[in-house]
Amino acid sequence: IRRSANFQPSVWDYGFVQSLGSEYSEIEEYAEEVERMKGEVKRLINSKEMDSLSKLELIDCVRRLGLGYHFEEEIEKAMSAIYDEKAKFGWGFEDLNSSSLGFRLLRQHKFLVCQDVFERFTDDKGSFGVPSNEDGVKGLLSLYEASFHALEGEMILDNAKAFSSTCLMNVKKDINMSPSLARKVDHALDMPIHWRPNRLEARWFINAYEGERDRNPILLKLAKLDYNMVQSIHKKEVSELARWWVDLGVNNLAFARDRLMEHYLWNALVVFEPQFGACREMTTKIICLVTAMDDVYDVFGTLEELEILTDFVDRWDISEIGRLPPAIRTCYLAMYDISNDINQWTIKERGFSVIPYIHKMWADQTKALLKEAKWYHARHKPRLQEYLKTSVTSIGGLLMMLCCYLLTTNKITKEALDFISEYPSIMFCSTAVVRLNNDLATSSDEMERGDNYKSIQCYMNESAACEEAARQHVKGLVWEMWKNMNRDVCKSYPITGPFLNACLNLARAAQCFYQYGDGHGVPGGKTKNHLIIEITEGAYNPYQ
Ligand code: F3P
Ligand code: MN
Ligand code: MN
Ligand code: MN
Repeated sequence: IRRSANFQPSVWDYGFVQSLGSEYSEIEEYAEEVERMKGEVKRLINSKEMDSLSKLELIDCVRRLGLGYHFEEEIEKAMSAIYDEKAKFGWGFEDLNSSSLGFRLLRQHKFLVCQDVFERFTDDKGSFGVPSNEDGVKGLLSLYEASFHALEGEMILDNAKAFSSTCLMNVKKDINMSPSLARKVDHALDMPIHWRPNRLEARWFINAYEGERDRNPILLKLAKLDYNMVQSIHKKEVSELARWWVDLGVNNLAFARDRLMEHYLWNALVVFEPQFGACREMTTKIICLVTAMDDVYDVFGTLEELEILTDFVDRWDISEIGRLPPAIRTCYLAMYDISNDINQWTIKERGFSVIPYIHKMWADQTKALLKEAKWYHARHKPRLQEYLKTSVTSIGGLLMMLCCYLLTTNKITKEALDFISEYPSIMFCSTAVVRLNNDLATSSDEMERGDNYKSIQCYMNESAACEEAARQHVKGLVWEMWKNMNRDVCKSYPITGPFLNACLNLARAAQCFYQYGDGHGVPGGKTKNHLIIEITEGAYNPYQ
């Protein structure tokens, strides 16, 4: 008899989703004004008169408002100039707040400033001081945000992260803070800027910025208009995808999760810029099939069927599809079709055939899924290292990042494709962040349902740790992956386009999907809020 996971139905009505995307028709009406405002912001970022602290505050604000992508060149130049100035004349930032901001922004822009700039704020035991007033809290908050840019082995920053997290939690009781600062502290403790998907941060930050006394009205208005514009594009895309999804019929397969909206959100958080609609569309389809295939291997298929299916994928062959039951056939064919659609697109748009690369990733992916299914049936308990080798592949992030590369770069090269096919560290680490966070959030349900051991159970088994200790260990691994990525983004790569940033964004999306339980498999809750914020919530009124 077949198993069923009894996944809950989607919380989204596809009739409603299909109707989205036609409300905001003001893009053209505002086009001229938007261009004028962009010019004004460019002038500010280029300004030679502004001191470096004000410049950093401006750039931070522009990015957090979700506007960074309009000004990449200007920001790049301004950050280089600040870095050169520091290299030539010394660090120069006196207090903790400005030092931390400078450090965070420089690291964010791939300048490897040394952690020693924080040494002067520690005592002879290496401890930072507890703040005694609002300014002190601001400094600590800024240090907290900076510490998430640590690299492996940077003890000062590791300390800073541990100290500032705990201290910020306690300080609210001891210091009388303005409500606005208290909100900022809560927001930061909930998730640091470096881990937050920029789209979700933008909505929060626009609302917060509106209440600031020294806000720049041009920036605010531009941010609102831009938010509306990006949102209206996303709405339209998701409404078209809903049509595809309903026609495909996978939403009616009783064993598979029906999570189109959640899958679209993953992709909109990974690559949000308007010009990359093809990437969002096709990679969403890929993730729909990754999840459906996972459900086939986890719950629906018999081992014999899974062996046949894995072999079909390995040979990239659909000629004997009749050997599979209809539900698995539907998933396999859909996977085959969407992969070919991507290939058609790259041939037409980039003059490059990519099927061998997509095929290899699907083959690796399904082999990993089969291995996990065999582990489950044999009650095999792998060691954590053995587990991770397989399960980082099976989660689907590698495939997702390959598609992001294919569908966003201007020029596909064999060199880049071969590089990506070897799973470079940045890609492996970001996918590992997805895997480990997924395990933290989903493994309790999975164990109850019956599934292979996940990282927490593997570690408990090999080290005799209790569940809480194992969870802490896994969270420690997540932090290690982030530190690796912080280093990796500073290396040079044979790859152009948003790929590197997409790797970071994938890890960010995972932090957010799994922060409060399984925001992907279990519908509703926080993820529904994120979807509302990102896609369905009313547009801003730019006049307010
Ligand atoms: C593999 C799956 C998901 C995670 C999907 C991953 C993305 C969007 C990159 C849905 F399909 O989770 P699940 O918890 O069931 O995976 P698992 O490998 O633990 O069965
Ligand atoms: Mn699963
Ligand atoms: Mn699985
Ligand atoms: Mn899982």
